[in-house]
Amino acid sequence: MISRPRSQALQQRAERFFPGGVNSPVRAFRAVGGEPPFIERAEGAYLYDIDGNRYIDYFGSWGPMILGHAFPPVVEAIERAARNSASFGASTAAEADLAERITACYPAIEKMRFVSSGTEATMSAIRLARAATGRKIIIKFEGCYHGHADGLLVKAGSGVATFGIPGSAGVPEEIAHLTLALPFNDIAVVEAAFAAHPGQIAAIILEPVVGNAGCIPPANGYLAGLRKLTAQCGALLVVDEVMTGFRVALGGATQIHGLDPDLITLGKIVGGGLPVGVFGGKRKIMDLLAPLGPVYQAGTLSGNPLAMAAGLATVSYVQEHAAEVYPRLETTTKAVAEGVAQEAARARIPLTLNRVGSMWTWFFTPGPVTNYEQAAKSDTVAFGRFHRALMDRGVWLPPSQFEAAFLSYAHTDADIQATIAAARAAFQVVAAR
Ligand code: KE4
Repeated sequence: MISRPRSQALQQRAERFFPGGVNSPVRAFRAVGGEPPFIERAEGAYLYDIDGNRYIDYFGSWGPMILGHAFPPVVEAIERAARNSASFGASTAAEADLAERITACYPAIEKMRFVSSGTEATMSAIRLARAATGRKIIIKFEGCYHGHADGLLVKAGSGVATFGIPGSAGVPEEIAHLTLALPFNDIAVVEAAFAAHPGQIAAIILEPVVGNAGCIPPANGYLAGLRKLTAQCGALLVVDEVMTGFRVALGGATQIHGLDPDLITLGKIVGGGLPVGVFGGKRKIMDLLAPLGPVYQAGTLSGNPLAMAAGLATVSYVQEHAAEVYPRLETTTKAVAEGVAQEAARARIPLTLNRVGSMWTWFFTPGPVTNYEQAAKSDTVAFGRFHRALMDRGVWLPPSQFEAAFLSYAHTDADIQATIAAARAAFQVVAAR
């Protein structure tokens, strides 16, 4: 049994300053139980907590650490940039250096703007879409998370085509009513929404591979269907690749599915672990932004030189070594995801594996899981037991059934085998209840 006395003491101290002792809710482990370890350092595939325990990391700071922790070229780039001051609030060459690489991987991004989080990126993209179309209504999908801007913290209303209801306290109904939250992977309900609100829908925003309900891939033809429908109805297609960008492929889901969206948002990997979000797309839409156009958007630390350095080192490496990085990620992720699923079958634990590249989820349900309603049938109590049993065996999954797991370029075959062995024991704990 792993002991964490120093983490327990730090948790109590943190709870004096932060609600729940955390600066982002999911870190509190409320969905899985157990005590969240405090991290002292991380390297490669491993996290080391303040009590000296080592964990194989399968959430990678929620996506950014695709090359593993403390990847030397990234560390050196940040160190070099820091010696020239942490921030100027003025333009630097590094912004265009990173932008050049982004647009090479995402040709639909003809122009872009850097911000400091995925939330800022999606919030800004929605404002831009409303300005570009002169329309107000936004369509999002249940189970998709696009950050915590008011208009995107919206749950489905009573009827499928009825307006959304606030997904959080503090979100006014008036704002929630401008968002329709529809089931993912169902093109007919989107067609019905456009028919019910002709000329009023500004945009659809979606995760092209859902990660925030757990991993849910798009059905065949679904993304192309949304692209066709939005083009026909004069609405914009906003593809939120904050999680999938540079993750599921160098060019994200946009590349895999040959999509040509109007706007794309990026985050996580594009900042290499430092705060970077991106929103970008067609030139005529982006040029509506101040100082050229009437849409205001700004940020003190947008394009921050340290964040640009970390993003550039990360994106440059995956771009220049894509032929090695992505096949390796596919092989090792397939091995661990399917190896653990086989252990569940041996233990007769109902489990559905959804995976796209190096992001995946083991849903504790017989499945299938093609939308949030099906994902929500998962046995979250069993998942919590599994999570705690793995933590006690040095394997750290994202602390929620409704999150995607991520593997890094640093994970070794030995890590995979150790994880499968730990899962074999953890499933015995789950089955024993
Ligand atoms: P941030 O504001 O957290 O940088 O990005 C928001 C966001 C936007 N779009 C997608 C597809 C995202 O997955 C996210 C953030 N993802 C969550 C994890 N599922 C961040 C972790 C957290 O909230 O602590």
